[in-house]
Amino acid sequence: MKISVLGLGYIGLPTALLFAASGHEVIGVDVNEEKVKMLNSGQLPFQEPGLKELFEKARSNFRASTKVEESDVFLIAVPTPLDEHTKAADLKYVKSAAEMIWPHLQKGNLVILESTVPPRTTERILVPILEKSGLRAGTDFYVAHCPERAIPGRTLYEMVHNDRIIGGITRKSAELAKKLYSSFVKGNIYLTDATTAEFVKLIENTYRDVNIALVNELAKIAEEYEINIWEAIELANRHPRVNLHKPGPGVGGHCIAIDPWFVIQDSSNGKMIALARHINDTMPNYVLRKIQEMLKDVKYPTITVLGVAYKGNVDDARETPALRFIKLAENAGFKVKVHDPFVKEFDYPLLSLEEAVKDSDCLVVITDHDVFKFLDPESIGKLMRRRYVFDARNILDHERWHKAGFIVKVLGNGKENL
Ligand code: SAJ
Repeated sequence: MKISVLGLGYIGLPTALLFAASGHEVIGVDVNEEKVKMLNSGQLPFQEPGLKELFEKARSNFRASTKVEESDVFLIAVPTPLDEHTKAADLKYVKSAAEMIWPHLQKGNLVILESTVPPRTTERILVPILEKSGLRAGTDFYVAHCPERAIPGRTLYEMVHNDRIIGGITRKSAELAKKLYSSFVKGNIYLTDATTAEFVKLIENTYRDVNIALVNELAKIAEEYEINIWEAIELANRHPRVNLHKPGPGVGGHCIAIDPWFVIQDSSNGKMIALARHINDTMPNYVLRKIQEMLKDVKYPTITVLGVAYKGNVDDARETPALRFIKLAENAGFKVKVHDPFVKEFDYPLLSLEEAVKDSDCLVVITDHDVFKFLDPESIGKLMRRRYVFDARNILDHERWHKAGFIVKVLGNGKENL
């Protein structure tokens, strides 16, 4: 098959390379000329475990271009950001990808939408643009929605091994897409209609968001009762049908903090989903309040944020709760210094660990990077002005930090003695 993949981001590029490595001829299309040049000269625009090796394997079947050309399959994997004012999906990239495709559409072609979209986008937005070609969707050409479900940091493994949901505008559309994905997917592939597939993708992330909001709320309640939420969660999870998530300083990334809005944007329901979003979005405010209480006797405090990635062990800071936390802390009069061993680009200067902790009053663990577990409280304490630490992820060895003279507070632990 000749496959054009539109959008060479975190999902589009690995998908394109997986198809190429399994023998298809793949043209990766992106509007970013720099990226196209980079790829054609053998460089990758971002890192992900295994991507380099896959690129080597796929290169003879892959080339990048800024233009769409006639193909058997067109696969759309462009971003669908949230419009912050309306809390609705901004579909301009999906629309422009469809506009690029229809002049090249031929009888028998298959068009696949991978981007995460609100329910009915495939049928009501994508199909009408493609039909400008004069061809009829479902009879002359085929359309399916195949949402990605891979988690950053394990993208390639999960793209191959996760089960997939494929929704067609007709049964034949879904079946053709299934045949194509079978070239590299080892998980099961389940077929449904396009709108159900859109909905399924969104409710997976909504499920996670609402569950995280639940434990974030429980963390606050546990503090009121002067108990430790982490102990309570561990014990509750001994129940065979309970699996509570982990509290934290908020939810980041380009999926979980966004997709729940897509579920409710055209619905007259959704109070709980919106409330969960609010609870998670305001966790940085709560963490700051706790730090203010802890440092109430410190004049002009300096704090050190450890970790700005949206989650542990990745270099991705999109939608990170760290940003909101830092802004709020600065507005509250704190001097804020920032350290992250993985993130390369951020709105605030990223300092080395030593610079970031020097003369600081308090460390604040925002991201659960594993490397933070191995920090040495003795040597770090010596560089600091005062020894306070707030662990919003419960990853440090608190006993050890306490022994090194630190006053230690943990999000969700209301017990006097840790
Ligand atoms: N988080 C918590 N507590 C938890 C779990 C996560 O506070 O118990 C936070 C993380 O720190 C992070 C955010 O939630 O800030 C999201 O992280 P994540 O690891 O849960 O998920 P993502 O956004 O990296 O990827 C998700 C995945 N979806 C699900 O697990 C249902 C992935 O499978 C999707 O493909 C991806 O969204 C996507 O692209 O939609």
